[in-house]
Amino acid sequence: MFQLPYRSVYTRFLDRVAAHPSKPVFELADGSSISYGKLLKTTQSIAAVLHAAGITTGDRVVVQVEKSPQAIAAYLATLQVGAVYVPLNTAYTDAELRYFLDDAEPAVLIVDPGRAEQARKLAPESAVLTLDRHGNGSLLETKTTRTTVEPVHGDHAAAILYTSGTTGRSKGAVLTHDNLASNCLALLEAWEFTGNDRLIHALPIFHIHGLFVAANMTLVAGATMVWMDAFDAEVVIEHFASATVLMGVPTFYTRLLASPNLSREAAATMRLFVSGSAPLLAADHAAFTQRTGHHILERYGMTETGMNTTNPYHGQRRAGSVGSPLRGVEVIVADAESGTELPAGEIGSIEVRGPNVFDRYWRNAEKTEQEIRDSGFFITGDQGYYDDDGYLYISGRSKDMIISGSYNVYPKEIEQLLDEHPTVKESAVIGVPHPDLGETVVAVIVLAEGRDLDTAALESSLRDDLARFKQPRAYRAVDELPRNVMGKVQKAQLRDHFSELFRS
Ligand code: MCA
Ligand code: AMP
Repeated sequence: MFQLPYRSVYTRFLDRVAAHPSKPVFELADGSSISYGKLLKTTQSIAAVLHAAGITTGDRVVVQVEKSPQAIAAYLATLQVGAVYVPLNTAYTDAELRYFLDDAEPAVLIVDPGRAEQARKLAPESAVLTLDRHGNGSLLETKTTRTTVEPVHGDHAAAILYTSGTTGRSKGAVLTHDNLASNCLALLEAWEFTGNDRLIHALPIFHIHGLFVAANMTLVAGATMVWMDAFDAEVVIEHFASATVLMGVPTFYTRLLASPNLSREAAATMRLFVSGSAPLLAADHAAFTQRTGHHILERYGMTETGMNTTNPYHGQRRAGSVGSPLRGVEVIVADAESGTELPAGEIGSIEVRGPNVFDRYWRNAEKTEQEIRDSGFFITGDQGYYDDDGYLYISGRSKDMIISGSYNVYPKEIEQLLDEHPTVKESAVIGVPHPDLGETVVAVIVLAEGRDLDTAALESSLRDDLARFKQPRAYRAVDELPRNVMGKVQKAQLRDHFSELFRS
C-alpha cells in the first residue's frame, strides 16, 4: 500500500509559508488579499488565545461560525495546539447545537458574537470565544502570538466531523492527521493541483468538501483561493478568467448552466471543474461540455473517508461514473453479507479501506464495529458496481438518506419530530427530485383521527429543532403508508408517487 511519509497538513502549510510568505493565500471580494505570512500570524494569535484558554492535546474545539479567512486560521490554530477541530453547520438551531455540545464536550466553543450569550448557557463548561463573518471577535483579541507547534502523531485525532445517523442521531467521525494528509496528497497528485493553481472557493467550510478538499489542498500546495462567502453563479463566472479550478457541488453546475453568461470564452482559461458530494446529472455533465468545452471531473467521497474515487485528470471522464480509486485507497464492491468482492458488472455494497478511512465514531464503539469489518473495510452504505474498465458507478444507497443541495438529511430525525405532533399519527420523510437541489425533503403524513393537514402548524413545530435545510418543503397527507410484509414502510413507492412534485 502507498506509504505516507508522515508530515501533517499543518507542517506542510508551514513549509509553504517559509517558501513564499508574501504570496496571497486568499483573494477577497473587495480586491484585497491575505498572504501566507499574514495567515500564519493570525493563526499564531488564535493559537495564543486557545492556549490561554487552557487547551491541551486532544481537547475539542467546536466551531459554528460564518465563512471567513479567520475561520480557516482558527482551524489551523486548532491543529497547531494539537486539539481537535469540530466544525458545525451554521444552519443548526440551538436544539441541534446542544446535542453536539453534549456529545463533543468541547473545551472551547467558537460562535458568532450574536450567539455568545446563548452559547454560554448551552455550554457552561466550555470557554466561549467569538468570531464574526468579518473576522472580528474575542478569538483575535490578543497582542501575543504562540509559535510552538504541539507535536502530534499521524494517528492522533485532528478533527471530528458529524454525520447524521440512520437512528436520527449524528455520529462524530474521528479523522486523524494521517487521514487528512494522505487524502490531500492523493488528490494533489490525481488532479495535478500545484502552487500555480487559483481555486474558486465558494463552498461552506464546515464539511469535508470545502475544508479538507478545497482548503487543505490549497494550503498544502501553496496555491491561492479566490474566496467567496457563498455561491453566486454570476460572480463565479466573472472570476473564471482569473482562476484555474472550481470545486463545486452539483447545484453549482445546475445554476451555472442556467446563466446565459456561461460560455466557452468565459471558461477558456480554467483548467479543471470538479463536482462531488452528490450525484451530478448526466445531462448537466453533457450540457456543461457543450457550453464550455470542459468535461466536469466527478469524484466520490464521504465524511468518514474523505475522497475515495475520482475520474481521471487525463483520460475519459465518464458521465454518471465517479471514476476509480485514488492512489493508496482500496474501493471494492462487495456482497453486503459476507464482504466478499464481487466481479465487475454486479451491484453490491461499496466498501473502502486505506489511509483515508476514519479512526472511529466518537464515543460510539458499537457503531464503529458495525461499520468497519475486521478486514478493515468500511461499509459506506452506498451501493454500486464497476464497469469492465474499472469505473465505479453509484447506483443507490442502502442508508435512508436524502441529499439536498449536497447537505445530507436523515429522514428519521424529522419523522421522530413529526410523529410527536398531535395531528400526526405517523409520518414518512422522503427525498424527491428537485431541479436546483437535486433532491428535496417531502413529509408524507398519516393524520391522527379526525385531524386535518395543517402545514403551517407542522412547519412551526419543527422551526426550533431543525436546521432550515432539513425542513420539509412539502407536506402530503395519505390514508396509510405502503408497507411490505415485514411491516417496513416502502419509501421507494412513495418516492415514485411524489416524484413529479417539484419537476419544473
Ligand atoms: C440552503 N437552503 C437549502 C439548502 N441550502 N435548502 C435545502 N437544501 C440545501 N442544501 C435554503 C436556506 O435554508 C434558505 O431557505 C434558502 O435555501 C436560501 O439560503 P442560502 O444560504 O442563500 O442558499 P443558497 O446560497 O442557495 O445555497 C444553496 C447551496 C448550498 C449553494 C446548494 O446549500 C451549498 O453550498 N451547499 C454545499 C454543501 C456542501 O458543501 N456539501 C458538502 C458536504 P429559506 O429562504 O426558505 O429560509 S458532503 C462532503 O463533504 C462529502 C465528503 C463530499 O463528498 O464532498
Ligand atoms: P457525507 O456523509 O455528508 O459525507 O455524504 C457522503 C455521501 O454523499 C456518500 O455516501 C454518497 O452517498 C454521496 N456522494 C458523495 N459524492 C457523490 C457523488 N459524486 N455521486 C453520488 N453520490 C455522492
